[in-house]
Amino acid sequence: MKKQTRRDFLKHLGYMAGSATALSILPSCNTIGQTRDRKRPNIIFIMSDDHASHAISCYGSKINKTPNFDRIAKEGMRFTNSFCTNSICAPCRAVILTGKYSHINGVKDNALTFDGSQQTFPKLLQQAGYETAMIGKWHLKTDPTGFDYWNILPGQGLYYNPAMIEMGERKNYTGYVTDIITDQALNWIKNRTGDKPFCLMYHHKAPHREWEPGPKYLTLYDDVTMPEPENLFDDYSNRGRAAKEQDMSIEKTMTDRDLKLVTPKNFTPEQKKLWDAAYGPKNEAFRKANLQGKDLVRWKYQRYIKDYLRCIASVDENVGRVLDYLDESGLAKDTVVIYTSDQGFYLGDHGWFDKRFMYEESLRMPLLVRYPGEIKAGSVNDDIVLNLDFASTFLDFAGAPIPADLQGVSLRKVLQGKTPRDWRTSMYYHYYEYPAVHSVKRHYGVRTKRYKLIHFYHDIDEWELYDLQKDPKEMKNVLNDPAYTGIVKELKAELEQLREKYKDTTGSTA
Ligand SMILES: [Ca+2]
Repeated sequence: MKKQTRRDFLKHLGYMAGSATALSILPSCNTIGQTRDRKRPNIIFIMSDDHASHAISCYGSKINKTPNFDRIAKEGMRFTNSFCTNSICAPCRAVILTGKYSHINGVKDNALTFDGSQQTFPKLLQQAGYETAMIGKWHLKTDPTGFDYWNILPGQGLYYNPAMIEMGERKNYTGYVTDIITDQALNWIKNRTGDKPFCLMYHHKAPHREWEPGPKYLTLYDDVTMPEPENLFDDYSNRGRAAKEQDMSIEKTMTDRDLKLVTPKNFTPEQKKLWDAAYGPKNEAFRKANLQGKDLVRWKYQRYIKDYLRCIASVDENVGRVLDYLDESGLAKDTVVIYTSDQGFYLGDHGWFDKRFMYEESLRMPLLVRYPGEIKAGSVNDDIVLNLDFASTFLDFAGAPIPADLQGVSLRKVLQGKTPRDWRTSMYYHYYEYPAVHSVKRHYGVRTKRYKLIHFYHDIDEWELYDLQKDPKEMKNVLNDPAYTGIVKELKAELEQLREKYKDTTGSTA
């Protein structure tokens, strides 16, 4: 491994005075209007795992710089109201593959198995003449279907020296998972034969728990103190039992392994040496300090967020490798590049890590899309868009028929800057995994641009209303505030309408 100095890395991020950032030296790719006679585009669908948009600099991150994700935004469109319909790993992936809500595609929670015999967008793309591949994290228990090539991590996979399953055959790799998945993705693109357009799902494990950084970034951020979220010490007053009774707090839930107080076991001697050199002295200082109470929570937050961001630094770097290759090979102009994450994540917000709740930080998904001929460079869109829409969008770009049973809507017009007048003004959400790890109670809800109504219907029967304009951090349930009586009535009607529209009869308290 080539050692990179901290100075080199900061320079790469554009931290040093006088250094050109990756962003400022890129040519403008805005060639709107030249869309006629274009061939059907390739699609590279990049997805990471648990990457919250508030850890991406083009989304205003206060804690890290992500020059390569930003590059997709600068050359394409950034969505500010992109949401998932069920904020947990396997269910999100099943929604994306099928374009259908969890109660229809069958994967309501992480314990359930995806039925690979059902209709998915990769199968439909294959029928439309696309070559399809799935490389990286899959997490759906059954083997992938609808792909000409697949090479996936088993289950969650490992950060270091992972096994991968290539077309049914298990192989062991040495190295760091984010680099390995990228190597496989680039190899696949480079070694394709034939002239079919392709769709590559290039899906990272990072930055999923337990946030093990790659060798190159083990000491990144060692000399900085990350700003804390203003509600790190949330006491959950003004809200119901669901927020109080979760088990996903930095204070109480994090393990020694999460906090790197024990060393993972699957390193090579060289990897272990680097790891111990990075964490050994810091852990010794921590033990000596004997921190208690809020000081201990603060330390845990710093350890957690730095490791999380170190994992993201590797993803950003590797996405940059893919973008560079697309430029060098001339593929960039004919390729739709999407960056997203399976859902958002709490970065100490409300004192939490993990996801699941319909609250903003885990409901939101980053969504950046670049396609030079059709998407205006540097555009920003605030329409309500969902992971449910991806399947229809990909089929639309491929010129393939969009089956009537898909529940999402193609984003192609939105990406062209021509949002249809009847575009959705609200979205429907439903989370199921309870009782289970992290103890987040089952709930469904509706979100408009300004309000969010949530019904925790299982174990308890509680409703919550948030005015996101006045209370963007969702610190006060205003359900019983008389000023909102009319809003509650409207949103309850909207919620019922959406449940009917999407044929969701699950979660009824009746
Ligand atoms: Ca996830």
